[in-house]
Amino acid sequence: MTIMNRIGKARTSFTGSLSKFRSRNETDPVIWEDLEEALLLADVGVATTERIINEVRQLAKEEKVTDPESILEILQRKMIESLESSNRELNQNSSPSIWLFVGVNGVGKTTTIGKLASQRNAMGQKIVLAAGDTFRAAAVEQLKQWAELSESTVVSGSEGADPSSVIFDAVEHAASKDAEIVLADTAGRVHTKNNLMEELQKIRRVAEKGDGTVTETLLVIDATTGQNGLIQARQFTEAAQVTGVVLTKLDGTSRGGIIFAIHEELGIPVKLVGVGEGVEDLLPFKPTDFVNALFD
Ligand SMILES: Nc1nc2c(ncn2[C@@H]2O[C@H](COP(=O)(O)OP(=O)(O)OP(=O)(O)O)[C@@H](O)[C@H]2O)c(=O)[nH]1
Ligand SMILES: [Mg+2]
Repeated sequence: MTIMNRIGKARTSFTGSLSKFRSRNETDPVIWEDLEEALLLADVGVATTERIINEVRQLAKEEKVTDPESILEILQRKMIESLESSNRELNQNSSPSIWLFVGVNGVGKTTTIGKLASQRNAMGQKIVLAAGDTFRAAAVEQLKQWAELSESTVVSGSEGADPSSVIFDAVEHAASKDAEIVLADTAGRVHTKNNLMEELQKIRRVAEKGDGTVTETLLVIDATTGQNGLIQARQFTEAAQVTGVVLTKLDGTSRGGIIFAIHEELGIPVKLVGVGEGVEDLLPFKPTDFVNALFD
């Protein structure tokens, strides 16, 4: 499966908003406004849109290009370029490696963990799931179902238990079984609640008290939340040492451009994208495929 056939809505809305631009006469100066509008509508964000448009204008001038289709080719190139140079590998340099999943409520943390556990298990890796969302009993149940599907073990505590200690136990368990990775779920939290954000720091500290190391803190963002995702990202990066973003629900009504804003304004690489609810629907993020899919 490729990203091409999964981000249909993002693509149709982007190509739809480019149609005005395409229909312009090449000498019409408002074409730049059309292009700007298309990027803003795609959720690229003001600052990033401005930079990209300026670069495209500059290049078009240098290359003496004036027709809309050639300008779009330059835009496509620039968009790919602006996502390059990031390391998108999931770091796994110690055993066990702990990957913490954080984010606001309902963005897809638990689902992403489930998908990732299945994929890694299929690669022959031994995975332990830590039920660090001790807030709701249903959260543990949800994780257990994914564990069954992915043939991984879950370590959980009682409802209301300290999430740090559950994750600590999971790391101990992983170490004793020679498991490579601990995928640690956490309860969804609002980025404006200080005590909950501080809890993330404690989770991290306690998680590393045993044999494991936190090698990834993955911020899960729902792509359909648009620019609000950027605000969340900013606050989470301040509280937790976020190493990468998982952008979910790109199959939905999202416009996808938030990837550019996150990358440029926060310098955090998008490492994985969620394109559906099934096990297969988690893909490594590839800038070229993504941008090409938007233009296709
Ligand atoms: N379409 C689509 N749905 C997704 C994707 N990822 C997650 N979901 C759905 O989003 C809903 C919420 O997912 P969860 O994994 O429970 O989210 P969470 O972040 O763990 O939520 P809390 O634990 O309540 O904070 C579920 O119905 C998932 O199936 C995705 O990439 N695409
Ligand atoms: Mg959850």
